[in-house]
Amino acid sequence: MSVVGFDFGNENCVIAVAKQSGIDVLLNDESKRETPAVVSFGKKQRFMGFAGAASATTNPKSTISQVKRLIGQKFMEPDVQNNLKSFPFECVEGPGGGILIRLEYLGKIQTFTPVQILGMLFSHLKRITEKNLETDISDCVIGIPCYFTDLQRRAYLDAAGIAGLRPLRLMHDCTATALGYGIYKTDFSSAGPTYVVFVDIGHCDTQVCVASFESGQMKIISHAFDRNLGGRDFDEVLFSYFAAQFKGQYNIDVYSNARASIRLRVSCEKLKKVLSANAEAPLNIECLMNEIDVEGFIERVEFEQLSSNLLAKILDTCDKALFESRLTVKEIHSVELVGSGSRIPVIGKKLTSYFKREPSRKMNASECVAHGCALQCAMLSPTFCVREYEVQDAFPFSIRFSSDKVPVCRLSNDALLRKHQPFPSVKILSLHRTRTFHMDADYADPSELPSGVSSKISSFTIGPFPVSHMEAREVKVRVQLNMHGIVTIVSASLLENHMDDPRTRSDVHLTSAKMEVESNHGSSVVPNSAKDNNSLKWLQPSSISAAYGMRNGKVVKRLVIDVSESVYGGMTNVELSDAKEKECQLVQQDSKIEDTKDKKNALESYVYEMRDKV
Ligand code: ATP
Ligand code: K
Ligand code: MG
Repeated sequence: MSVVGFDFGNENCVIAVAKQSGIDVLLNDESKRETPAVVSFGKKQRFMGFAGAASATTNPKSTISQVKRLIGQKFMEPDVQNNLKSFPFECVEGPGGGILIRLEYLGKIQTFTPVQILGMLFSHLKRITEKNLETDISDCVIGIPCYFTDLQRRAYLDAAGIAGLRPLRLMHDCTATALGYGIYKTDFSSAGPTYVVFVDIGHCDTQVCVASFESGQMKIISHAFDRNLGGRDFDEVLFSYFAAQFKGQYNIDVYSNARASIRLRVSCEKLKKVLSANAEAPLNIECLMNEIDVEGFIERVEFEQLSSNLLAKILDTCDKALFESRLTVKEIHSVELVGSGSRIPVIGKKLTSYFKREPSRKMNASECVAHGCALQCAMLSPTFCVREYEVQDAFPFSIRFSSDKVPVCRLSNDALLRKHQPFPSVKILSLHRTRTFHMDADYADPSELPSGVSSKISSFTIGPFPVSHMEAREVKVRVQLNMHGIVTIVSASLLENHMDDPRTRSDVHLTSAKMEVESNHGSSVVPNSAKDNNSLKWLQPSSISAAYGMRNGKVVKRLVIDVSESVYGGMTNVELSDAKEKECQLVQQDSKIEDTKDKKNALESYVYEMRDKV
């Protein structure tokens, strides 16, 4: 069984696999280590990765990039609306306020959800991996931004499902990077934890986390992020600069022409990279618009001045993460700078003055996330033996649970799971109820969320259960923040002291009592429940709906109660299976065209061969 880590970026994707010899980054068909996250709908088939990116200027309306920006979001969210302004393809509002991408393909107008597009790219990455390894794969770990909401995480799982992948974990990008940093290191001081700051600047976002390392374990203490601050924004600085210049110099308005805008953006990104290595750089584009060739030029110093507010925002993000870690700059052992967006030299300079030390660039800036994900996948896979290493992540948002509109926990903001809650974790709530009841999960503090994001997560119906004389019954509800950072109620049960000794009864199948094992990092909310949990010895309720255990020397009966969940804005099972079927059809269409091409080529070479012979 193969063990794979994917870094799915706004611009580039990286695939890493764990082998007995270590972690390898795979090459795609173009022998590159990075694959563009682009799908282009051609006349008769789809093109992905490099082939897709090559169509961006010739087929802009049907070439979809930066789909990660749209995943698990609502059409009317301000961030989405802002992003749509710069996207050349068309998006419309879908059912339930979702997003639909609208384009012409195979002679008719078709719509796709961002999850479907993401699914296409995941299957592309899967095919590259399978081709390389010459075997089928499904288990993987996928990197995600730590600021992803519950809905975005679920959307990733759905997209992975469409592609036939089984993520063992969705892992925060910075956590993956930190894992790769810590697991091989053996020289941590024994005097106390070593604190390291990771700064990841990608194409669209910036993520900062503070991690603490001790031998054999890594903990994320805090993180901060800016969802709208990455290499793309630096491109935009250059874009506006040249757009204004060309307006004056050549009297052309690139904003009014989609193709010219795309071409100028592409040139600006190249120019930005040139400026990373040179003090000045030229920009020349032939026939940009109205058959006019344009020429421009900028010095690095000027670019740095124009970018000053972006640079300040990077430092703000570091400041937030540091503040929340309650550490001072002095206590930080090192600052690791990763993500290709960080290759702009002035970013390093600004971080140096903020952290009073030069950031280290020892990690592979573009591969560290995929590398860490492959490591995590190996750790989770039964087929691999990896050294014991504890990874403890932190969750970025506080989450509240309420039952029939009343919050069930009274932390300062009514949250059940506070911000920076270590996870995966389980909390057990003890409620007294007379009949079927409802619970809602939502984000407790809207100020932690990006603006316009709904605070609703999901709602649950728990019950029915038997009652006598309308007496309130004790119901234990088990809330889990799972490996992916998705919150859910995994089970509910009813407790009842039992006078009969069930071992004398024949209708109950009783085997040796098993202790439930769980990773319960956080303290339990209900004062006694943690203790109860340890003193109770449950049978696994897999095949029977009632189980017996011992509590305080008494026999207690545990009755499993139904829990049904509905997620705000998630995909239904029917929608998911429709999407899978649709993807199969699209794959068949692509391979039909590829086969025809292959046959044509074979026929052509046969004709040439025969002609030579004749
Ligand atoms: P995200 O993390 O936002 O999902 P990503 O992981 O795809 O995106 P990266 O591959 O880390 O992003 O970084 C891509 C960004 O790095 C692009 O904006 C690109 O222009 C920029 N970049 C790449 N090389 C350089 C360079 N030499 N100098 C400056 N910027 C660069
Ligand atoms: K990447
Ligand atoms: Mg990235």
